[in-house]
Amino acid sequence: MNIKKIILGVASVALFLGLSACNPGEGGGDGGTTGDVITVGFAQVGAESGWRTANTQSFKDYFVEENGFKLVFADANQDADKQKQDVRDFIAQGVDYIVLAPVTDSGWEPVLQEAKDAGIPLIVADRQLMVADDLYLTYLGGNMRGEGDTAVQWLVDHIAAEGITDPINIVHLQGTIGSTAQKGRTEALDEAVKDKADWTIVAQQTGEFTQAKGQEVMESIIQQGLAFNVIYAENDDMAYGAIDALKAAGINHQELIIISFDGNKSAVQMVIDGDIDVIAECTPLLGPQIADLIRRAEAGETLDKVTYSIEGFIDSTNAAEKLPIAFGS
Ligand code: GZL
Repeated sequence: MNIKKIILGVASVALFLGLSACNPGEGGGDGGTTGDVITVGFAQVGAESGWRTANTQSFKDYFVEENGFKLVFADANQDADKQKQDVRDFIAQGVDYIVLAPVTDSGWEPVLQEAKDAGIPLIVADRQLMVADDLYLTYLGGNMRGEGDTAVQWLVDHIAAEGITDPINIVHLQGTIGSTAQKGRTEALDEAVKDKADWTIVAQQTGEFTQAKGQEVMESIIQQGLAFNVIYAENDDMAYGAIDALKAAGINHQELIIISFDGNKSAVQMVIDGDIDVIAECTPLLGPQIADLIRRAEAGETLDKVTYSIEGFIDSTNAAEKLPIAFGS
């Protein structure tokens, strides 16, 4: 037998034994993280959007026994209080890891401390929590302020490229108020408007990241008779709803500038069709990367506190090439 294989064999055995020593039941459960499957409690936001559906599927597809995991799933139905109870239930169940995609970013310290006290590592996914570093293992997801800055810069460049001189009157459809996705994307627009005399936010209201609420809010804005030429929708689903409302009111949405976030396949097609002008990308496909972070933690690796997804924008210049790899439907 090749000596390298023997050394490798011995090394891997030592590593295996070492792991069991340096990870004595790191999880809060039966410590069955060495040799057994790793039980992961995933506290999900809800099922409010195409992004969320794809995000949930990414976890359910990957966190399976053949990959060494068991997934315990909880849907908070966009209820922040229920979600805190979901995490407490995971602690009581003694899962090995908790993954949390927080509905909103406030009031989490006590629950995170309870997970820490129970010895259960907690990973924040999708929406960041601005809490003390020792209360969570790591964060993986989008840079929401960065996504907003990308969308705003695209608008600045588009206005210049098109030689637009009209005042910029913006309808701002916000996501779930208090979520870091909404806060970052809103902050970028609010900051941009501050130093542009000809930019005005004529309406700013939450559509709760859903198509139905986005349509409802857009209908009420249309009924108010406000003048607008830009729609800044903080996700694709609200953009779809707004376009539905505009069509129903006989307004040609293709004469407006429509900005969206996420990058669902149907939204990318709408960029190709000229219905949406730009999408600031935000990938929901986080399952495999979260699993990799857990495996690295199990191997005793010290993880970076924050990992941001790689994100750009999708407009008429690249939508055709992005369509085949776009997530969801
Ligand atoms: C972003 C995510 C947001 C999406 C919405 O990471 O939290 O929530 O932009 C989803 O589509 O509902």
